[in-house]
Amino acid sequence: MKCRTCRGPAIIELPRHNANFCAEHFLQMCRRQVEKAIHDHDMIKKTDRVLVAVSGGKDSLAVWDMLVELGYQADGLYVALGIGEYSEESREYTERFAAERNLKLTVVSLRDDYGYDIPTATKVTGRVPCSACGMSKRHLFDKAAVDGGYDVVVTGHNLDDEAAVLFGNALRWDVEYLARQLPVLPSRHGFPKKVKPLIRLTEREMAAWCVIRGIDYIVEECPMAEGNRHIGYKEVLNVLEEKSPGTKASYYLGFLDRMAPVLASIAATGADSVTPCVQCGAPTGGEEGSVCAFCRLVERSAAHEPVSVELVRKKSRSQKRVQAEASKK
Ligand code: Q46
Ligand code: ZN
Ligand code: ZN
Repeated sequence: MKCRTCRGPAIIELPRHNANFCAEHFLQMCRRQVEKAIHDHDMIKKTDRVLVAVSGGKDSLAVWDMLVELGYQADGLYVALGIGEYSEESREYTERFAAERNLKLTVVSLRDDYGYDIPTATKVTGRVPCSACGMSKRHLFDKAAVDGGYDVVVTGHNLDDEAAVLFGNALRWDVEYLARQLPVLPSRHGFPKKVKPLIRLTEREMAAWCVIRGIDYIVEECPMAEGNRHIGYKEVLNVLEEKSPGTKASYYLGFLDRMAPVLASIAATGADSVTPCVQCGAPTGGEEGSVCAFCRLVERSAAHEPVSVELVRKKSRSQKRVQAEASKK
């Protein structure tokens, strides 16, 4: 197995590129893919102050590493979600990464700063954990970016993530979501610009980046991800990718090239008026004098006694059993 670039011994095989690479040229390929994504979608300027949303997983640590290497001024933000040991460990990985590289990291703790955590919010809302979690993270990333004067928020969503979301949106023909599924969300109505520089790289490639660069990251998946439909979509896409390498990239990148422009007029028809939340001042789509969804969640969850991860998982497993039994009848 030889490296496509230097013909030296290769360490990774990438069927979707029909190529193998040595460590040095694999890293070069990754950097080029990130630079291409940033350039093609006008994601980040060299003068921008960048805030990277980090979780302690491979993707967010890799994108932070790459941006710093490419010369961007990138700080990190970690939101401690209170998901038991998973959150404790992922925080340790993130703090170690930042300390070893002398990077600026801000930590916001849902429990310490807002009086709740994701297991408790899940119990209170009665919805899947990712619903309260995603909303909390979005709110806090936006707030940190605006308060800290950052120009752009970066997330570590990769090609597998985006292809899975696209697959779900297309299965439901959710045209509004499809229209908004772009790797750049411009700054609007007091929300910061948000970008996804890893859209041209896969999960496997990001794991390889971390191994080669000596980045330790949390390998375990979030224990509350059960029931997240995107996991199933990823499995389906992996089967297709296995049979026909390059399918995922042509599906998602082809969507950006050929379908997103067709949907652009729908994307532009989003909410045009926003009002500030009367409690936190964040922009909200509600009427004048309303309270945003985050503040409502905090109020209800902080008033509830803390709930453990295990309890929420037990409940979700027993709900699934009931559904399975009901579907047999
Ligand atoms: S942390 Fe939160 Fe994810 Fe866990 S509860 Fe879902 S959204 S899966 S990226
Ligand atoms: Zn090489
Ligand atoms: Zn609010």
